[in-house]
Amino acid sequence: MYIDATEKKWVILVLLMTAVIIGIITGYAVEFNIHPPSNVESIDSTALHLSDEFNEDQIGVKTDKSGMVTVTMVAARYGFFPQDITVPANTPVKIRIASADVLHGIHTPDTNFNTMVVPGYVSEVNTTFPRAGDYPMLCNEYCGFGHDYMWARLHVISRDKFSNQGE
Ligand SMILES: [Cu+2]
Repeated sequence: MYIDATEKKWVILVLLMTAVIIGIITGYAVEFNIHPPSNVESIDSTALHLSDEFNEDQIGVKTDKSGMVTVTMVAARYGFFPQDITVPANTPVKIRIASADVLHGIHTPDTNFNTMVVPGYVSEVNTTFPRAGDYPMLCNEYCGFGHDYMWARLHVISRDKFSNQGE
């Protein structure tokens, strides 16, 4: 089969570029533990306040007997509720969030916490925050005029401080 020399050059170039791009994606995925969320769970977004899990009295940070930390949040125009979240560093944290209205996103810079919050579904992220500090949680899906002001605070504190809380 005859392939023109110029064509061959371009085929090789494109294959090289593809390999480099896949390499970068794989490198980031491994280095920063970036992967698509896998949880599929539906919920009635118009009735979050009536649900067992996402009503006003139940949202927030909870630690069960095994020490598992679960954060339950609601995203609604234009804020995340509760607006202050405190979690322990270097500890597995499960974050569950649902939208009460339109499409939102939630993202914390310098961590791998980043997910879309699609109305009708519960978004679940399992992660560990390695460094203590104060971080913003930002909406990263345009949701209306107040989108720029839609954010909450994430406080990552040492495990000791966290377990001494409320005692
Ligand atoms: Cu938003």
